[in-house]
Parts: sequence; structure tokens; C-alpha cells
Amino acid sequence: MFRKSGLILLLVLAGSSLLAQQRPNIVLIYADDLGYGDLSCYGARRLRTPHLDHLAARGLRFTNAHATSATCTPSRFSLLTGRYAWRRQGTGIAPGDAALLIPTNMLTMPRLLQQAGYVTGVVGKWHLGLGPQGGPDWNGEIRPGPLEIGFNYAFLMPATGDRVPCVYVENHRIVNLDPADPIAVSYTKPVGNLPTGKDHPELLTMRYAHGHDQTIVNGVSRIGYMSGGRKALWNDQELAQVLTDRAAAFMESNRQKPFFLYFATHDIHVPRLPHSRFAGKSGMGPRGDALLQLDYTVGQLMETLERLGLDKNTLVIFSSDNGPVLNDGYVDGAVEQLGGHTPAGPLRGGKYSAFEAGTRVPLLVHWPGRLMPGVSNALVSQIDLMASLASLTGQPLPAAEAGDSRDALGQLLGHSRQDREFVVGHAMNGTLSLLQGRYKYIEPSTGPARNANTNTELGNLPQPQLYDLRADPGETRNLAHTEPVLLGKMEALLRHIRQNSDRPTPP
Ligand code: NG6
Ligand code: CA
Repeated sequence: MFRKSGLILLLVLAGSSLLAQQRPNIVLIYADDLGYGDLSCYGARRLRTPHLDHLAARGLRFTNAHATSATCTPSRFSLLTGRYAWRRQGTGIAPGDAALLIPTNMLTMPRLLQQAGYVTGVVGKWHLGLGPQGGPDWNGEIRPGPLEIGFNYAFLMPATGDRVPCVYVENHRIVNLDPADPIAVSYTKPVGNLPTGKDHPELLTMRYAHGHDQTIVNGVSRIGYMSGGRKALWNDQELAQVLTDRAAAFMESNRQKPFFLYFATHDIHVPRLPHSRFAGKSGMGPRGDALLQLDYTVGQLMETLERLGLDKNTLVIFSSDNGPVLNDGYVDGAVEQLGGHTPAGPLRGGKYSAFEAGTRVPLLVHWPGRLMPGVSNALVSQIDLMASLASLTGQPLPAAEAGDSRDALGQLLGHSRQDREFVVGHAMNGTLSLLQGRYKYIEPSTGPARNANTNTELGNLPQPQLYDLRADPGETRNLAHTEPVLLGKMEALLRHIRQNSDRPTPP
């Protein structure tokens, strides 16, 4: 009798430790505007990214991984909800005073992980809106925001580096805001009397190339107007370190519990103003220097995990929200000093584009001893991270939630090399594309062929496009005329996906 209950106890203990092992810490590092060819582990030769290369060498490096959209806000919306942003109005690039874009009653990745017993934190670039309709109360309680959709802790840049307000928001409040110097923000009309880039170009330390000519903060004019909040303004050169320190502090204070950290770096988005210790180090101007800073940041996070003894029990996922861009609004030498570097590798297009470089991005996964390291050519999409983390942590996904997300844990951990049945891409002006096996279909669009500001090829054509990416990774030969049957099938499938969510609802 005693023996039997002892055995049961042993089994229960083994079971629970197995369960505990299924709850590794999860660190999702999301870089901004990082291209498929920007890291040395993805073939870059002009600069070295040793920390990211180390992750790749000890983990799994994907060659065919995709962000859901070619810009930031929709990619992040999809990442955190498991639903394509293009299904929902108002999820395009958000102004800095937008209301919270994710409904508080939607199941999100952080809420799901909270339900699995995780402490959840977000540090870095948010760009998913804050506050109620009409925008946030910057001088009071800023809610709803990440805390209302499943994060226990938030330390944010509200939108982007090039959008006001240039302040940090911690949980519900702007950090260091002096009540005697309240902050005002507007995206429609000037507020206060801070100079603008348009009227005072002589005050600028970095010139704007297009847009970005409104309020000047730290010598750089931004998108939007702001006034006040002087003590709360961030220092652009310190930004990466401030975010990294907050991320490290979150991991340290939660080291006894399973934690989920969504760490959204600002690098390598504009304005590129890396710390002076990286200035000139890449020989490629601020964009290359920001890449080195991004690599250093990842190194710091990994070092923190090692110091805390958590590196073995932490699943680290690294990717980017969209593809690369050179001149995204400031004259910072990105074009002139590029040399032979190819930010998109062999791919066509870039940020904003329906071509591959818009959404095919680096993806590295690291979990020592728990995944099969190497290189995976499996077709995967960030839309599946939510269902995959549900699967990892044993959380059921209700049919009505994360409807576009599928369990791809096997692929993420390298146990399966199977392609996703299809992957949908989404360009800035709304054009959708469909990847299936070696083929890519881009739907007809009347959108512009090029982004006139950034000089990016957008992949829009009034006719359908079909490419064989295996034979023609640079999307140069349109097969729409020679492969009408395949074209018809892919058109029909995309139409079906547009009308139905991807994870079938059980009867
Ligand atoms: C564009 C900005 C660009 C960048 C982008 C958002 C202009 C002319 N261009 O509208 O500089 O801020 O929005 O980038 O204003 S993202 O990576 O956050 O999507
Ligand atoms: Ca981006």
C-alpha cells in the first residue's frame, strides 16, 4: 500500500516538474525595421553582430520567417492578438496620441500567459495606442493601455522615436513629469511655443528629409507637436540603455517566477541616434551604428539571464516587425554610407512593401537543451506565436480568440521542418500577398509602385503577380500568365482567408 502511494507521489512529482519545465521564462525581443540581410548571421559582411550570431549558432535560425505586415503597428497588433490587423479598421501606423488599439476584452498573448501563471512585462516601443477614444490623459492616469490587456508591468515609449510625446510611460504615468510643467500633445495643430523643424531648421542637429518637421525635441524635429514635460523628455542617445536596464530589472525582480518579457527595441528605427560609444563604429553611419547597438542590447539581456542563472530555462525569440528602410525621414547617411551592405539580402522591396523584403525578417529562437539547433527553412509566420505559446504552456485557446494563429511550436523548437500551409503578407497600402510552398501571389492593387519618400518598391501592380521564390527569390519574373491554374488557386485561397479566420472553429 505504502509502496503504491509512494509510486503515485513520485509520478505526481515527476509530472509537476515536467509541467514546470513547460513553463520556461519567455523573452520576445522585437527589433524595429531590421532587414533580412542586416545581421552577420544572415550574410551581412560589412559589420558583425556577434551576440545575435551567438544566439543563431546555439539556437535555431529561420530563413523563411515572416512578420504579418510591412509596418509596425499592424505587425504588433497581430503578434499580440493572433489576429491579422487587416481584419480590423484603424490598425495602420498609429499617431502618437492614438487611443489603445487592442480591445481590452480580446485575449492577448500576455493575458494568455498570465492565465498560465506568468508575470508579464513589456519594455520598449509600444505604438499600439494608449487611453480611451480621443486619446490619453497625458498628465493623469494613462489608461487603458498594456496593463489593461494582460501586462503586469509596462515601461514604454508610447509610439516611435520620431513621434511625440518623447517621454517614457511607466504603467499608468509619464516618468518624471513635473505637475508644474504639464505636457500637451497634438497631431493636428501646434501646441505651446517649442520651435518646429519647419520654421527653425537652423536649430536641428539632424536634418529631416521628409515629414518629421514639427516640434523639435533634443535638436531633432519629430512627427506631431508637443509642449511642456521638460523634465520627462527622453535622451535619444540613452534610450537603448534605459530600455535594456528596465528589461534586466524586470527579469531580475521576477526571477523566482516564470516571466514573459516583450522587449521591443527602438533600434534600428529613425531617428537613429545611438549612444556615442557606437558612433562611427560601423563605418556605415548611424543606421549601422544602431545595428551594433541593437546587437549589444541583445548581448546585455543574454548576459543578465546568465548572471541570474536563467539562461537554460528561458526561451528567447528574436525577430523584427517589418523589413528594412534607409531614408525613412532623416538625412543620416544611411543611403550614402551603405557601401556594399544589402539590408534586405537577396530580397526585393523593403519596409512598406508587398515584395518579400517587406515582411521576410530574421527569426532566431534560443532555448539551450530544449530545441534542435541549426537552420530551419520552414515557412513560418509571427501570427503563430500566440497559439504556439498557448501550446507550450498548455493553455487552451477559445475558438473565438486568436483566430488566425496556429500552433507552430514544433517548427519553433526545430522538431518539425514542415512549411505552414500558407502565409499572408500585408503591405502598407493594404495589398495582401500569399506564400505557399515555393510560390508567392500578390493581389492586384492600384497603390503606388514606389514609396516616393523612401524610394522603396512597394510591389503594387494593377495585375496579379506570381513568383517562384525558389527559382527567383528576387521576384523579377511574373508567372501570372504562364501559370493560370496555380494563380487561380492562390487567388481563391486568399479570398477564402480574407473572409474566414484561419483556425477552424470546432462545430
Ligand atoms: C511613416 C513615417 C516614417 C515612420 C513610419 C512608421 C513619414 C513621412 N514617415 O509615416 O518615418 O515613422 O511612419 O514606422 O512621416 S513604423 O516602423 O513604426 O511602422
Ligand atoms: Ca517598424
